[in-house]
Amino acid sequence: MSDPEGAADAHVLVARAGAVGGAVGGITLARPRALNALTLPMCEAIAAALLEWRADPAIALVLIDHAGERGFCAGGDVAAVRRSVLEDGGAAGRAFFHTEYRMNHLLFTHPAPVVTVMDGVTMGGGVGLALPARYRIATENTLFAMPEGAIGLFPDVGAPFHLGRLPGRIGAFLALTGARLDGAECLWAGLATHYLAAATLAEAKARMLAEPERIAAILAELATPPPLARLERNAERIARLFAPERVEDILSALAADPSDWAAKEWKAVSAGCPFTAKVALRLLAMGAAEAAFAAEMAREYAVATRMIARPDFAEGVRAVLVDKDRSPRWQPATAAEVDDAEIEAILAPLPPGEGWTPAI
Ligand code: QUE
Repeated sequence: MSDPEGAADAHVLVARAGAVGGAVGGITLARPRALNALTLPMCEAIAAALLEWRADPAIALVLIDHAGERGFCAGGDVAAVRRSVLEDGGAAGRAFFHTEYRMNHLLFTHPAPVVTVMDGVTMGGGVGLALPARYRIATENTLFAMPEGAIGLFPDVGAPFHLGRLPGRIGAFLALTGARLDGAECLWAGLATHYLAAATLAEAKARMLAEPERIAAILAELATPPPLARLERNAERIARLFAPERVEDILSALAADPSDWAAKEWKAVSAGCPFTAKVALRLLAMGAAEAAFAAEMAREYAVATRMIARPDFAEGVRAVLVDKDRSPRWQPATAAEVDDAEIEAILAPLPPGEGWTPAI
């Protein structure tokens, strides 16, 4: 997947920093024109750094943030994946997900604590850099979402494992609506561990570099009380109306509820790819029960290799990122028309030798 913006290495800055001979491993996303959407070379560079640092006892902390003003990370380079599917049978697309998921797994299993600064847009692949981290900083600029239903993909990068564990069906709500949460809502839902004013991030980073082993204390000292989490007002409705296991039953429950909120969310669920919604609910249930993150990523990789080959993916990316008409034609058009046997086939493990393997 060629990148017209230039050398891959320029799109992520990897450097040891801080006191005591560079005890902090720094990863800074720097592809601002594409809102830091992850490319294969970026994932390769991050995975290589994590592999090197995990073998180095001098690394006390890994800090993931972004350069520029345009937000943390909008996702993955799905336009390039789409081109790969249309032009080369999807080999490059599969290679992207294989490496991205290795990176997610390396983050989740990293021996030193990982901090991710979710300042600004944190969506899709960006969520995959945030949720495996032990410390997840939200700010007043955080805009968090798993919007893959809009492009006929599915909530991946470990989201079924992490979101499946959230109480009150918040995971199903996020996966089916693509709802955007602010920083206060992320903290309330447990997606973030700390809420800091963006103006204090520079001081927070300086103190992490000076005393990385004090990370927990530094964040506790600099955290500020968030404003009210608007999502909390609808928590009871989310738990009740998103409780069903079937997409059709969630849509019926939303349609039957008299609130304006339910009418708005019914529209959001209805606009998304029906096949994605069905796959997402199944993956959330499996992810919630999954003990091993490596097994989670192996399952998601099998699903990803097949989802990108379905017409909904090329159509969704076309509608959102290529033609930008936001009028995708989903196949099938409704959840009721989705063939359950096709869902089972998407979820099946890959044949030996074709599946995902961890880097470690
Ligand atoms: C849903 C998505 C994505 C999206 C928009 C959606 C997604 C993604 C991007 C994106 C945004 C800016 C870029 C880019 C990709 O947008 O996953 O390369 O420059 O990566 O509605 O799932």
